[in-house]
Amino acid sequence: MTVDAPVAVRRTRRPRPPVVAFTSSLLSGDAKSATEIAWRYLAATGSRLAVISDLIHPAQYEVGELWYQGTVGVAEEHRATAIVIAVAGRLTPTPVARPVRPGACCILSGLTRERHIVGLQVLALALEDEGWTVHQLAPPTPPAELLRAVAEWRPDVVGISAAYLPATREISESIEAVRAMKVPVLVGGSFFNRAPDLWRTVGADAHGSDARVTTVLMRKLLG
Ligand code: B12
Repeated sequence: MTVDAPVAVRRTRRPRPPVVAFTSSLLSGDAKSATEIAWRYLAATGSRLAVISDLIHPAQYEVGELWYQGTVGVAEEHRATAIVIAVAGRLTPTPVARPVRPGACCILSGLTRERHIVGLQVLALALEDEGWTVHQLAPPTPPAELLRAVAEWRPDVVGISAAYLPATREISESIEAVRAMKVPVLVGGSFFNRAPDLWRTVGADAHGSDARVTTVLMRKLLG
């Protein structure tokens, strides 16, 4: 089965103030100011998960919408992404008070045609703060390699990310194969956020719309 690229989501409200300032720093290439805003938010919330879900995620979506509308160019978008990757990598860990059980382990992956990596990277940070051991397979990962890793590493959960999904067959076949090994599969990424029922169509156990929702779902799947 194939799915056409969905049309851009119409923005119904303006992002909240820290997101506006953060987005504007990203778009003007001001890494110093973007870092300061992120660190201030980290200090205020005491949570790397909050910075990821409330700041980084909405800012990158805003950048994506502006690019889609032709308001910003590819160079600005690439520069913004590079800054986001650097900022996220410098956030100090904020382990949660009640981590998941010792040894809880997951694999996060993007499949063959996927090139978007930021969502997986920040999600991995959030899950590490929850106590998960995260094996991140940076996209593009061939499905056969994902399946080999699942068979060898025996994770408690597998997460598959898709922002750009020209066809769903590869993802649904991979999900079926992982679930046949009795490992639950969560899906996420901006493509799934744009097509809210797609996770059921591809046979996943659940869809994590952002890092915060995902941490809750992962705990449920761990049982
Ligand atoms: C940066 C970017 C790029 C960069 C990626 C750089 C990199 N190293 O990652 C580059 C330039 C490579 C790129 C390329 C393309 N891109 Co692009 N890109 C983006 C952009 C602006 C931001 C992505 C991002 O960083 N998001 C921020 C993170 C934090 O959000 P996230 O990925 O959704 O992750 C969060 C959640 O979804 C969730 N999550 C993520 N993964 C997972 C996994 C699991 C298991 C779970 C549970 C949860 C979960 O948790 C995360 C944290 O909260 C988006 C806009 C957008 N709306 O996402 C477009 C966007 C995704 N790209 C788009 C397009 C069209 C493309 C290209 C086709 C453009 C082109 N013509 O070449 C190519 C496709 C490349 C490919 N084969 O994958 C479209 C996709 C449209 C669609 N099909 O629906 C978007 C939506 C832009 C738009 N508005 O149209 N892109």
